Amino acid sequence: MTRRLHVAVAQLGPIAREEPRASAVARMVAMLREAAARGAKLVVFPELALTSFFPRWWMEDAAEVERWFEREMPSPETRPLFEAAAALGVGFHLGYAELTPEGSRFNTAILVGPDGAILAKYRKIHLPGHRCHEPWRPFQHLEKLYFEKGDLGFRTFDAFGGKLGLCICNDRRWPETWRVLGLGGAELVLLGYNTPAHYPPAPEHDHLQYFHHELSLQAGCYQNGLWAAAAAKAGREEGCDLIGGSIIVAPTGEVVARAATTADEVISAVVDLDRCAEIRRNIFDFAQHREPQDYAAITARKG
Ligand code: ING
Repeated sequence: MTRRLHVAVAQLGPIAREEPRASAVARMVAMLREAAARGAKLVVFPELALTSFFPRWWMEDAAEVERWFEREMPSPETRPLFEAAAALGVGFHLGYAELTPEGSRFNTAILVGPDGAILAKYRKIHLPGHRCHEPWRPFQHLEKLYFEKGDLGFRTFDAFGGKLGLCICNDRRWPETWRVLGLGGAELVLLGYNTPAHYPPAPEHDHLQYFHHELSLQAGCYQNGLWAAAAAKAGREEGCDLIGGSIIVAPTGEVVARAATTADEVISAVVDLDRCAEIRRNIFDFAQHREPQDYAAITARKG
């Protein structure tokens, strides 16, 4: 019996700075229902999906920064999403800004089962951007200031009939992310992202943002024999154009579904988890072909 999982990606269009969490949640519930109506059993929402992408703004007041974070999950504002999903028997991935009881701040993603229970958590490890105010930029990218590096590692989780992994946005650009998840046996990796079309340090690469996004995902999938489902927060959000391009990628590296807009949009595909073997038993059979004794530099040095 093949392990076929109907996966949907719910891309979000812009979320305004003052848009209440309840509004974003209502948009996500609407897409959850559309995905369930198609037969999807797992829905992937973007990174930091409850609010506008606040690391684009320089904020000095701690209270102002912390209003972008969730102190509990589910919270009164997000409970409707958990309840709607459980009522439909659909699981989901959600990215949000986590403020722990100890006062730590993380860029976090959770995996929620079809019964509404949180099955897994990941905290973003590769934090891009900078930590000081750089007014020369048309917008900031202050994840290194507002978040701590994730402390949960890259783990895999038995769920939805397979082994799932989580990562977030910039993580997808680093081959180490995919290899560690691949070594953990991941068959499907879920992620959200907020990727500006304009990259101030290298504007000559702006036209390549969609290409680099897909290249990173296709390479990660092919080189580790796993599926990926990636959800964008997209569109012109508070004057900053975020790329769309939400996609589902097969272990062969082929894109099997892609968003066509930069708005709220549901894409989906039936993911056959057994197809990972086509790659894992052959070209990337780690046990047969990897030579880790020659890779020491990868963990011995930072740069
Ligand atoms: N966003 C971007 C990303 O890695 C970025 C940051 C944009 C890095 C463009 C390099 C080039 O997709 C987040 N949130 O990581």
